[in-house]
Amino acid sequence: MKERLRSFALSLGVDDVGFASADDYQSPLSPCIDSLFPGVRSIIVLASRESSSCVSPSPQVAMNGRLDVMAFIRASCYRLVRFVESRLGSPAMSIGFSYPMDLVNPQKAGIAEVSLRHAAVGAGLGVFGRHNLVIHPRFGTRIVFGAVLTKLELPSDPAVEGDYCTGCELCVDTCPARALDEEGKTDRLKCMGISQPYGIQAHIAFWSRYSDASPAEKKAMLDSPEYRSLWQASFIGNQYFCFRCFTACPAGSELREMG
Ligand code: B12
Repeated sequence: MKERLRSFALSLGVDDVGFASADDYQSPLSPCIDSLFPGVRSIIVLASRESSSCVSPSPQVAMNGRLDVMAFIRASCYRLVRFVESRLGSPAMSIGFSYPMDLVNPQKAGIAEVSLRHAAVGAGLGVFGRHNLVIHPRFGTRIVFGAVLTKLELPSDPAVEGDYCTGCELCVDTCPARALDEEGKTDRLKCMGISQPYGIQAHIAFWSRYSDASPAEKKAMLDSPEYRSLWQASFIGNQYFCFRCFTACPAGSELREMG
C-alpha cells in the first residue's frame, strides 16, 4: 500500500514523500490530529524543493517562486486526497501550506492545525536545524511541505539519523530581525516584521492611523506605497519578503551540487 501511494505521489513531481503513523506525529503545540479528523491513522507528507527564485534580489520574483510551490503542493495534496478516496476507498484530508490558520483564538497565534515540520520529522523526511526549520538529508533546508491525513494504517518511514545542521550559524547571523538568537525558538513577531511586512500587524497599524487621520491625510495614505503593498499582499494571499535563513543554510548534498 505504501509503495503504491509513494509511487503515485512521486509521479506528481514532488521531490520526496514520507509516511508517519499518527502516533509518531508529536507536535507540542498543535492540536491532537484526531480532533481534526476522528479516526485518523496516518499522515502522508509531501516535500518539494523551492526553486532558485527564492534567492532573487527581486522580492516579486522571490514571492512568485513561493506562489508556484504553494500552488504545486496544494494541487499535489488534492490529487493525493482524490487518489486515496477514489482508488483506495478511504477518506482523506489535505493540510494547508500555511493558511488558512486560526486567527480568532489568541492562544493559537502562529500555530497551525498540523505542524508540517513535526509531521515531516515523524515521516522520516528530515531533522530540525539551528534555524528551527527541517533539513532534508539531500535537499537541505530549501524545501517545503504539504500533508494529507488518512485513515489508512501506514507504518512510519524510518527516522532520519544524524545531525544535518552544520552548526555554522549562518542562519542566525543573516537574520535581519535577530529572530533566531535564542536557540530552539523563532521569535515570531520579530520574524514577521521582516518576512511579512504587509501582514495583519501592518494592516492593524495602517487602519488605526487611518481612523485618526484628517481627510487630506487619508487621501495621501491611500495613495502611498504602503497601502499599495498592503493591497497587493491581501489579494495575493500572503507575501514573504525574507528567505534568508531558508537560503543561507549550506546543508543538503544536492543543493551543494547545484551550486
Ligand atoms: C506560523 C508559521 C510561521 C511563523 C511562526 C514560526 C514558528 N515559530 O513556528 C513565522 C511567520 C515566523 C514563520 C516564518 C517562517 N516560515 Co513558516 N510556517 C508557519 C506555519 C504556518 C505554522 C508553524 C507552527 O505551527 N508553529 C508552531 C509550532 C510548530 O512551533 P513549536 O512547536 O513551538 O516549534 C518551534 C520551536 O520549538 C522549534 N522546535 C520544535 N521542535 C524542535 C526540535 C529541535 C531539535 C529544534 C532545534 C527546534 C525545535 O521550532 C519551532 C520554531 O519556533 C508552518 C506551516 C505548518 N502548517 O506547519 C510554516 C512553515 C514552518 N514555515 C516555513 C518557512 C519556509 C518559513 C520561513 C523561511 C519564511 C519564508 N520566507 O518562507 C520563515 C522561517 C522562520 C524560522 N527560521 O523559524 C516552512 C518550513 C519548511 C522547512 N524546511 O522546515 C513551513 C513548514 C511551511 C511549509 N508548508 O513548508 N512561519
